[in-house]
Amino acid sequence: MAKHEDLPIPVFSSLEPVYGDGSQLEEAQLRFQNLKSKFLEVFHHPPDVFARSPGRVNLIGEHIDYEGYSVLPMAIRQDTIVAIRRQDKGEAEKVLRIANVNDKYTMCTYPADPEQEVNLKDHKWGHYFICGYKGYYEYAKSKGVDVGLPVGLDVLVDGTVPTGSGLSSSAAFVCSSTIAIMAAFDVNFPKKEIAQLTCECERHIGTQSGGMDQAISVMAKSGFAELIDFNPIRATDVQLPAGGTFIIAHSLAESQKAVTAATNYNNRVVECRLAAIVLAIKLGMKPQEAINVKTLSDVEGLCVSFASNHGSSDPVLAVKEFLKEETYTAEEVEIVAGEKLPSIFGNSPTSLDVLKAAKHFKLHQRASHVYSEAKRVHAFKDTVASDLSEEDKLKKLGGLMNESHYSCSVLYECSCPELEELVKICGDHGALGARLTGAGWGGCAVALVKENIVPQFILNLKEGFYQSRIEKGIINKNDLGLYVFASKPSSGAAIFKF
Ligand code: NG1
Ligand code: MG
Repeated sequence: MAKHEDLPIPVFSSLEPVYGDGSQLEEAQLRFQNLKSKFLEVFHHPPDVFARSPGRVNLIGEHIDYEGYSVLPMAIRQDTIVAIRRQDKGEAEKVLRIANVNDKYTMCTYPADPEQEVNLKDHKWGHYFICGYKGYYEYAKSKGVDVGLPVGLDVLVDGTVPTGSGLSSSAAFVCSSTIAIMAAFDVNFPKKEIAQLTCECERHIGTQSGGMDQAISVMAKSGFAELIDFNPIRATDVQLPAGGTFIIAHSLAESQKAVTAATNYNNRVVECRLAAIVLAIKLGMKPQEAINVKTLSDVEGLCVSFASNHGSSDPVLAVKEFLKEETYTAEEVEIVAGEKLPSIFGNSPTSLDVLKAAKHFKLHQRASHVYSEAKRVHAFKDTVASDLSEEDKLKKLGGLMNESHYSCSVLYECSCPELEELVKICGDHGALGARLTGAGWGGCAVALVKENIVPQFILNLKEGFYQSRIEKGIINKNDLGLYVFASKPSSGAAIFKF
């Protein structure tokens, strides 16, 4: 039997296989009807085809995908649907017209040119579609697909994944865009290749992301979380223990990752690379070779030599021994590496932006987080598969989530006051574990809660966290369900042809 990740994106002629047959189906029917009628209204033609891809919540394994380590997310029901139509050859302009059902997002127009650069200095919501557009052409060319001359595309987007919330609205948008474009051109590829190509093409937006979000959005299966491995991308089903529910709660601090990349997300990617280089040299690699090391996972193998003197090949111990806790200046790293930093990162403009913005680098803390978090992901997966009672499993998983949060907060410094408050309230009200999820610096927390206390738990969060925000007018009482909800593992990307 073909492996799940080797299969192409499923094509459906009805909504049930994705949206089931309950209230979610009714909601989806409305969304598709609305998409069709709005499409006609805006573009005066019906769409050819639809694609959808979900957001995700990461259960454990934060900020380690770009370091080559496995992560453990699950897809959520909130998704992005893209309706698309190829303009007729005779139509005058060859443009990409990207509209949204939400009036907040005004129509973006781009040339139908796959070589165009994404303008990072002028961030627009439609840029995410262009990521997928460029990605499709880059990939199709590499596969020898005859892409022909570029044609214009009409596109209408409907997204329900809250933006800037750490639930990966960006990947839901990039993946659904890429898959819609493929479907409009009548091609389909294996899921693992689409996961890889969407991961690479989302980087056109200027963040040096790992591949977690796209991988889970493309490869998710209803009812399962997935252990995602990289190089190559693979997904292994993880059946979560019964009796536990994951609650997603928004801190109401929005994280604008594409805008703050140089000081937040990309900064951490650069710090990890510097930590990897310094550690590799301390573990015996020649500096000329070490400056080509890309990730902390590349260095782990060197710890085996360290084991002969120290009795352990644990990279966390190697970090303790070889990376100082005080911050490093650029000059200090340059002395160890024997090379100027701008020359090490010369081919990456977004890394050069980081170097310009950073005063110093925290190598010990970032590497400690990455290596310990990588271990927690495996401990999580092993706990799920163990023969512990369901009750003990849940307790242990919650403990790992708490440790993960502490590490994100203290060592990786990707939390924020609102997330700290929310995670604490979750713990105080009986969560077995709670942590920030996604990139952090705002966005959501995820809490593991016993099923039988879910309604009371949500009520407590409303009182303890949201009520004061409602009173201050930050959110509307009626919208509360958008900010705090229980989530079950949902299915991955799909194409709809009716
Ligand atoms: P979010 O929270 O969706 O922006 C980001 C990265 C992931 C991963 C997490 C941190 C993108 C598209 N996604 O997710 O690859 O590194 O942060 O674990 O940049
Ligand atoms: Mg994102």
